[in-house]
Amino acid sequence: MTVLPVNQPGHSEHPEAWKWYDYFTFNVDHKVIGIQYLVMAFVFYLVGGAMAVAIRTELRTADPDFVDPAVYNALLTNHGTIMIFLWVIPAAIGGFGNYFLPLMVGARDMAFPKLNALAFWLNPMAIVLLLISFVWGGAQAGWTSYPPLSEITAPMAQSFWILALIAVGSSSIMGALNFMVTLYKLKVPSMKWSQVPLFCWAIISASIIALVATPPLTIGLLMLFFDINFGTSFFKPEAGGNVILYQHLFWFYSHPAVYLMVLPVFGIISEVIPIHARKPIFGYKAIAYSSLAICLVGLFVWVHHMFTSGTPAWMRMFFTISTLIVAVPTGVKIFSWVATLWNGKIRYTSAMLFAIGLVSMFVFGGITGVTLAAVPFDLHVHDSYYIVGHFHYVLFGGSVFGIYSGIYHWFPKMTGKMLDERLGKIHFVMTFFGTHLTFLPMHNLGLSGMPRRIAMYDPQFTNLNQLCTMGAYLLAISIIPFYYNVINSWIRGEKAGDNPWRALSLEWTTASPPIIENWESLPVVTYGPYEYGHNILDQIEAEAAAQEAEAKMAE
Ligand code: HEM
Ligand SMILES: [Cu+2]
Repeated sequence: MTVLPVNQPGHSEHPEAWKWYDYFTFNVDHKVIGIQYLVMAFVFYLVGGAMAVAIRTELRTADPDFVDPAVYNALLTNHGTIMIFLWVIPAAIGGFGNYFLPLMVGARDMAFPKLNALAFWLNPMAIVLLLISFVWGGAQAGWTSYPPLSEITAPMAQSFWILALIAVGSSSIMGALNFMVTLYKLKVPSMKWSQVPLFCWAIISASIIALVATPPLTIGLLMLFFDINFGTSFFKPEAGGNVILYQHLFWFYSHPAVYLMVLPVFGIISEVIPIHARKPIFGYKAIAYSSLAICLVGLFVWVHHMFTSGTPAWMRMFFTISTLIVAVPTGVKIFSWVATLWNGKIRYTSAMLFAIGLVSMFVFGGITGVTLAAVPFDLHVHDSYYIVGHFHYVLFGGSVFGIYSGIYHWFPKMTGKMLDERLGKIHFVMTFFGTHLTFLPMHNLGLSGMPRRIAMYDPQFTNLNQLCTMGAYLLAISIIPFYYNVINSWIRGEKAGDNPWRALSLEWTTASPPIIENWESLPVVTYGPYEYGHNILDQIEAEAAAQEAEAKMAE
């Protein structure tokens, strides 16, 4: 038996390997929980996606002729809610964070395994609550649920929607604490702080955001719940309440939440780019500190969502400046990724294509973000389709591309099987064009005056809307090769070996999939995760080839 360093939890009783049904139980293994999050998220991606297709089908014509307007509002509200809280956040943080943060820092599990399982199981609870809300037609006041609208439309549905959000919020807080303690206490002692992979720093930055920003949202939602159900008047101006207070509480969470959705995928591509370009990452410290900077500055920009809410001039000035500043650390990252690619021996794997796709999309969405920081411009386009275009470039082109990149990169580790690269490339091309086709025309629509969140519009906007709808159908079809590839490769894919990409970070030093407590004896770190110098590359190549040969022999 190996002697564990003091800061590792001791061996616990467990079977040799997990069975399929273990994945449906209250299992405390971080890898099981990671897969639970990922599978749940990918199922709800389909649900949210189906809603998007219905929305775009309604908008293919100017008249409200496909669904009832109340149904349209419920679809719109729940599309946003599901995509944020049951797809991007659980996949990027819950899924990849849980599976890989412990593996990347040489830990046997998360610091609080039971808390981790509890955090996951709050999500199915939220799903049940959301389903119940559909007994009353579903919440219809938009994912932002501003009062007074949210207090007078479908109050029962809105109440269950609030409870669902409080459940996922609590899950997020528990997860955040766990990540921070895990990195701090369970990192193998031989790993220096400067050798912690950038993905882990990204998860920590996201955790800080979740810890600081989620409680105010929860409070705002509870106040809304009380207003609806118990006759309080926090947000009722006619009884001395203040509607704007809700907007502050909501955006104090929801602006940082956009970084919650994008920092983890920045972390993913900070792994993918150096590994598939065979080059040391450019500016390790710059990327790590810029994550922290985004997380801190990002906490002070929320009023840019409220420039039209009667905001005083000094506030507009302050929040314009802070919003402009937040683009700087983002630019630092973009520069570092491009510099890493520069002169690299780039392998155009599907993981790499999605990572490069992310950088290009994000630059576009970031720039439209900067335009929105300017009050005189924002006053014109606020609540128009320009906003919808902006945030889909960063959320689809950013978060979704990053999750895809992470799947193509880490699937061999999680399942022991390779994905089909040809299908991956077909998936990439369709997704890339589908994203532009769906979301680019939205900017023109917004600039020429089409408001967001409507089922009916002025007929002059028909042509551009039809382009968007075609793009949405293309995106819907694009997921077919992806889901087929994942399921098919999982069952009968080519064996992956421990280190198919010849990468240096610790998750690649164990078996694929990893054994239950991750390693027989804990790894000792002798080089950093990005030291792609020649000596190390030769050594890694030799080790991986030997392991693969051994695996072949064993068969
Ligand atoms: C350079 C970085 C960014 C800047 C300067 C920026 C700026 C802005 C501004 C000023 C608005 C408010 C516009 C309005 O409603 O009138 C906005 C909306 C939005 N942004 Fe960004 N943004 C940036 C990056 C991001 C990222 C990374 C995400 C998500 C991953 C994101 C997601 C959103 C969303 C979801 C909304 C609309 C929310 C809603 O009203 O429903 N943004 N952005
Ligand atoms: Cu914002």
